[in-house]
Amino acid sequence: MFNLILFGPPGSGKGTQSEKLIAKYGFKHLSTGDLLRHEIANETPLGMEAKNFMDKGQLVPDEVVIGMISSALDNSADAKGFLFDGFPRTAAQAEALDKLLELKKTNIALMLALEVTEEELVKRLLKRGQTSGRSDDTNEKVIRARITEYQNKTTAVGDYYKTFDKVSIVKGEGTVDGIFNSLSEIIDKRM
Ligand code: B4P
Repeated sequence: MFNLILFGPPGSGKGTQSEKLIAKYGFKHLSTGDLLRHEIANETPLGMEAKNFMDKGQLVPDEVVIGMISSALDNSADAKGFLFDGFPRTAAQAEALDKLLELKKTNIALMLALEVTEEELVKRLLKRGQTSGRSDDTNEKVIRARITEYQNKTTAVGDYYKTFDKVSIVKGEGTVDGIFNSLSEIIDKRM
């Protein structure tokens, strides 16, 4: 099993690049953002709880997200590898993920970290907000709150995997295909 994390601030292109990577390598895609939006669309109690946080640009509580990932892993026992997109986002989520993978006698092989400047992130998310219908993309204050959450709670996750020498940093600005080629080269070397 080859498991990787696609890491980066909101709007850095994790969702965009994940689609291309799963098409090329056949990973099972696990996006906590997508899973949460699915719960919201179905108006489940979990979705209603998550929406309160997401609309303010805050992270959803760890136990909610970890429970969701745990079920998703159990439902895909035959996957040849997982691509984690937008997860883990806190140190507690990273530790929980390591434990869940250990139970499956596997681990994280690689973290690909996309780097994008704050102004570019804001520009991209406001642009997506014009068409996506995502309530967290339409208000600049909420977008900046998401970036602050990232700086305060999520950058530590990158530091955690750096201690195991698992992180490769990739410039997330440029064409989508150019960035995809850089990501693919790193994966091919590590696989
Ligand atoms: P997510 O759904 O994970 O998404 P994201 O951070 O908004 O963006 P992503 O990086 O995937 O951007 P994308 O490719 O779409 O999170 C949403 C919310 O869910 C969080 O704020 C949080 O509340 C909650 N949540 C999710 N996971 C959680 C967790 N583990 N713990 C707690 N809470 C959690 O790209 C953005 C835009 O840029 C797109 O419009 C795209 O077209 C454009 N773009 C991409 N690449 C480009 C390029 N190279 N050049 C120009 N534009 C580009």
